[in-house]
Amino acid sequence: MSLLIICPWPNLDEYRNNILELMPDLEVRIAPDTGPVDEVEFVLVWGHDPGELLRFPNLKFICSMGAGVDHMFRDPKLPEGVPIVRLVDRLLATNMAEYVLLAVLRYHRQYHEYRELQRRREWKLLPAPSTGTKRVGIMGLGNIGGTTARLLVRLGFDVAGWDHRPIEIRGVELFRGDENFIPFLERTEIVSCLLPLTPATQGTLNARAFSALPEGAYVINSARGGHLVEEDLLAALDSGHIAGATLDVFNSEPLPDNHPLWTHPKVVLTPHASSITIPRSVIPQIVENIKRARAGLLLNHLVDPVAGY
Ligand code: OXD
Repeated sequence: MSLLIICPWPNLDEYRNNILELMPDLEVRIAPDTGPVDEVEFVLVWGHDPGELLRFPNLKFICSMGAGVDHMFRDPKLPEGVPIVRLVDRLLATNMAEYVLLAVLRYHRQYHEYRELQRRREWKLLPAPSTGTKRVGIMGLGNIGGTTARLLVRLGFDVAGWDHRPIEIRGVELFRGDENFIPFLERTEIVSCLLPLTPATQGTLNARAFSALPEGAYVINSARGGHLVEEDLLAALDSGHIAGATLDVFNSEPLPDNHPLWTHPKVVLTPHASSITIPRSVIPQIVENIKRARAGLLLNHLVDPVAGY
């Protein structure tokens, strides 16, 4: 019986070697080398083709190679009844928290304004930033959003979170549910989106959300491009209502050459690089789930197909 990796990334041998270190008897294959399809018990996937997983009749689980699982639900023909699991990893969370922190600090410490003053050789002090009164808002308080919120609280920021669940994090003011989205935005000077992408969260960062943010607010999106209505952001930046944006994810990736975000003076962008899966860190939980599946135990980090995360 085998584990199959279906993924376009370049470092798949590293995954295979790390798995074999912990489970030397497992057959690990990398697509398109599937081996006999009825021998495939476990698949690790990122961006597989719709319907592709139906080829394997004996799957025990499908595991996302990242924290997000929206890429799987783009497939309308997922094998019925096969559990889906995702990665919940300390490094995926802390790397993302660092990315958001970097953006928050750039805005909080007026980095972009001082760069501009340097360019003009102008010696000028801007008003002193005050961490305790800087209102940061985190959309989504799951593993990644929660880690990010805690880091910002430790540094003394005034942090709020928006989530549907009753999540309690010390020092974080929770705004719960759709009815509290606008009040959450109204109090937020720097907003960071770390939601899972589902039909319910698609397009959440739109013109209505931007106009609820205070004048001069900043937007950070490192969740999924589908959360952001890019034209609405461009309009809000051009009107001056939103002062700047840091974007790591886009509706179309790679971002097309002629996309206006590439050259927008108020945008800092990175190529979906905010938090990259590190094989050595995530393989132990995959191996643990293989053991659990074989022993008939409940899998860790199961995805709820109805909620979509
Ligand atoms: C993820 C990602 O989902 O890298 O982990 O986008």
